[in-house]
Amino acid sequence: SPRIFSGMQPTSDSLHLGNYLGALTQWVALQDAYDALYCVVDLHALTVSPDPVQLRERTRRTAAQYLAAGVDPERSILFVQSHVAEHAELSWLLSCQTGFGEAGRMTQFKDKSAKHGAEGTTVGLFTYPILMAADILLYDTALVPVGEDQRQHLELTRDLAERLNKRFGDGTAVVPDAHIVKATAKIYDLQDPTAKMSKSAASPNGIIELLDPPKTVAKRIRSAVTDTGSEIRFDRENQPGIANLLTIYSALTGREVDAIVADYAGKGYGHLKVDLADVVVEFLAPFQERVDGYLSDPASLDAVLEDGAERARAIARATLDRVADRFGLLPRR
Ligand code: AQP
Repeated sequence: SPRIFSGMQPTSDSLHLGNYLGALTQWVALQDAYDALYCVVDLHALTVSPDPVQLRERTRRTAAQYLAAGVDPERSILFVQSHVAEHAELSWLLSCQTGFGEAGRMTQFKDKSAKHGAEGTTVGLFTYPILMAADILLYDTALVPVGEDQRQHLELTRDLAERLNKRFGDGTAVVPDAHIVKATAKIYDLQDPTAKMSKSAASPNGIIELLDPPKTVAKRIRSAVTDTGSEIRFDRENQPGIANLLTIYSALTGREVDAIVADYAGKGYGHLKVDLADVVVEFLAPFQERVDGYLSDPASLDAVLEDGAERARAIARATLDRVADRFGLLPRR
């Protein structure tokens, strides 16, 4: 069956609800119909020079959250990026096919480099999208389930794949499609419902981290910024705060937004927030228990990751050999 690849960076102790609803739930849903690889992209995390002890810890925590969300290592390949050396190797080949100006147009780099300043901005942060293209092309990926913020990087990946096929012949690379589910493609910050919920937000109050204590989560939802007006309607433009809460409500309960809106006819924003806080806490409690379970047995967790790396390596090696040969590198024994 066609292949899927996706990954997240181990850049914080906990993933947030945007990562979960925008990407992780899609990963879980797609793993039966596709041949799926899910990766903790630790090499990407290096672009912001993390503390080594923290990086190691966060890599395991991220993997534990994939598992707790329902990524099944029997059906999918779950692994750590740095365990498969071919990611970095293909990244070099691709960087030699990427225009400097082309890489410079990536808006995430512009945003992040502005935040880190000239000294804090590494070359790795600049070439990040090329490594991401390597991650994807390495597995002849057909579909990449991600949130809206990754659309531009996916376009670059497609451009590179098409370029390889043109320069080195058809079949050098598979051109992947983004899989972006409209309803949950962008979960917004609770304090600023026009900005995406993000690990690196200015204030933690706008984020729901999956491993936050339930009390904190409930409080953040109850104090979410909502709009003037009092009627509960789904109006992204004029009532972005309520629209965001309705999106989260619908995604976590599996109920249609319209049905939820109908339930709250004549009721105030406060009602919705209190009920949503319950919905989120009910989802998080068993999730956190599962994460704790995986983290309490790091040896088993590492064994799952090692097994995944072995299976990923076999696919990666074959792709890299094919691409390297097309580039004119001598075959290695
Ligand atoms: N707010 C969001 N809504 C929907 N999807 C989202 N994703 C991230 N934020 C939202 C998706 O989650 C995956 C995580 O990818 P990543 O680890 O590369 O993280 P990121 O995009 O850098 O995540 P953050 O939290 O937004 O971090 P910063 O603050 O560094 O920008 C991707 O599929 C992403 O689309």
